Amino acid sequence: MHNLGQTRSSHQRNHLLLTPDTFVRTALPGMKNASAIVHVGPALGAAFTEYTAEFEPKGELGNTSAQRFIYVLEGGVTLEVKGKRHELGVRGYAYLPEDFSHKVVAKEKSRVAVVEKFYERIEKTEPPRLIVSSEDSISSHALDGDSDLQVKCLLPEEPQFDFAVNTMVYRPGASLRMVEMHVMEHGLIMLEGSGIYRLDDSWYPVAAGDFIWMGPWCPQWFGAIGRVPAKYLIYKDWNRHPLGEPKK
Ligand code: UGY
Ligand code: MN
Repeated sequence: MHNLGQTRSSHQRNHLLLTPDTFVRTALPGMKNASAIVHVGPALGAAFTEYTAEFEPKGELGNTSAQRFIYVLEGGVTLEVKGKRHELGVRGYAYLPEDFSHKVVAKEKSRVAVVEKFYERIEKTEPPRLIVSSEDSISSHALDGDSDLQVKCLLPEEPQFDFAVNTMVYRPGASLRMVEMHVMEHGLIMLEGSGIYRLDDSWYPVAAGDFIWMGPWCPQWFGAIGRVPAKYLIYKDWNRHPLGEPKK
């Protein structure tokens, strides 16, 4: 059916909403039997890239010298590192440090959220190491004391990490306590449920499958609406001085 040029997707100076009807698939270098829906990247002013990789069975991701974070949305993949194989099912995830040789191979038809970012080193701090885990083994905490809004931090809260990836689950009717405005940018994939996202001076209905990018200081607020909890996976840059490291 034609939608006569209508979409919920919206591209604004400091935020982006992408809904599945506007997704365009492309191949990235090194990918085999897989394609990428690139959600955001430096071409838009972001300091990271995020894409959904869609794999046929035995499909593979290409290499990167950047840090990479993967989170399995559907199906399952094998992560091969240093002769070891790790099986990741739905909600399984991994953090791969920069310049880390690895392979991600789909065991079946699968979808994986991928974040890549060049590492911002800080002096006298060791870079992070490989992490392979599952969201199911992480305990959640209430955000700002609101037990209806549960957060899981998938990466350790340690200064060597220059980004964070969290899941946030809102009971229907729960919302962020305040309109946030902060230096960090966000990449967000709606995983479950629906609600209203305020971005800058617009309020958008959003649902599972949507992607949102919020640039620095983008006013942001979310309220969950519907009969099931709303859940999203959210990236933010983290733990770094806004000026960056001094050039010597
Ligand atoms: O971590 C965050 O900044 C998060 N509370 N932001 C958001 O959900 N838009
Ligand atoms: Mn935020």
